[in-house]
Amino acid sequence: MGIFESFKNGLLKTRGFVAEGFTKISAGLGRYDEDMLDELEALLVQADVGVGASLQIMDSVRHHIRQTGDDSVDSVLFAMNNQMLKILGEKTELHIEENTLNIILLVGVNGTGKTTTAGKLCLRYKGEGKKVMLAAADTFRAAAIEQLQVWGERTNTPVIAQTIGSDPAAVCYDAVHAAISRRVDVLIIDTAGRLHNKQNLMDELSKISKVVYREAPSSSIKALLVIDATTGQNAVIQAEVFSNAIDIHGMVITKLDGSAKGGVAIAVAHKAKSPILLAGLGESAEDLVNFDPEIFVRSLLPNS
Ligand SMILES: Nc1nc2c(ncn2[C@@H]2O[C@H](COP(=O)(O)OP(=O)(O)OP(=O)(O)O)[C@@H](O)[C@H]2O)c(=O)[nH]1
Ligand SMILES: [Mg+2]
Repeated sequence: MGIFESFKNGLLKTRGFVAEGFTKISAGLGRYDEDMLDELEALLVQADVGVGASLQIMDSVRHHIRQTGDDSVDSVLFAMNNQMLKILGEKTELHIEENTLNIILLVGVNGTGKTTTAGKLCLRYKGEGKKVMLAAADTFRAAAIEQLQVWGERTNTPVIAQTIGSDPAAVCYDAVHAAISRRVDVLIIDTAGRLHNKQNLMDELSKISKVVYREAPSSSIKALLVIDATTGQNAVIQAEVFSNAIDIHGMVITKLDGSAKGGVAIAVAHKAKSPILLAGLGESAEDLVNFDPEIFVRSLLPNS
């Protein structure tokens, strides 16, 4: 399946909502008046594009209509498409450097898909012939360690783990040194999404991050924030909170297939400083794709 088909299938629910809503608003007249533009703005907000981003998109549509005098459906679509792309920014990929240790640290609140993404990334890099290692730094729940070990067995990848309740930073210390001595290309670290409270979680993440940077100063270290599209505007808040605790290289937006809230990618891009690098479009291993703003927008809007 091509990337466009993957996105289009993955985004069926959001596309159903946005594209059908758009077509319904546009039906009949073939041109846009102020009421219809207001309806369109409400539609974007309902699709979780976020109030700020929706306003910005509709401002640019109004501006485009004023400038060109063209209030046709195609003109509105053209301006929406352009502004959405502007908000999402250039396509940015998760780059793996050659001949050095790459460390990917997956962070995010519980249930967003960190462990699943760790498994999917592991499979991706194994498929590219890289030497991969997993680290179970979510020591809060026994099931979390087992879940990563299942991915390790499935992909024939070593998993560095300690017992439940052990210090996650110590797991990272072990993992980094094991990865250096075994000349691993990609070390993927899974972390906890829930601790006793939010401050604990943020403190732990910054400790983990410090240990990783201290122990592997010459490696390429990238923390990825995993956010769940189905949580809507909460994902936007998470992007803010985590960015305050550690240096976030980029974001993974998961479960785009799971709801009509896929528009949240635009809301997140509007607020966050780091780009969306990857998208989760389903539960199986091949459902992790590079996030492509153009294809994303094309999958969201009706064809002009
Ligand atoms: N539909 C869909 N489900 C996903 C996707 N990514 C993850 N999931 C599912 O989401 C659930 C939670 O995923 P996990 O990977 O366990 O999430 P986590 O962030 O590790 O959760 P904690 O360890 O509890 O913090 C699982 O049932 C996954 O199969 C996705 O892109 N699409
Ligand atoms: Mg997990």
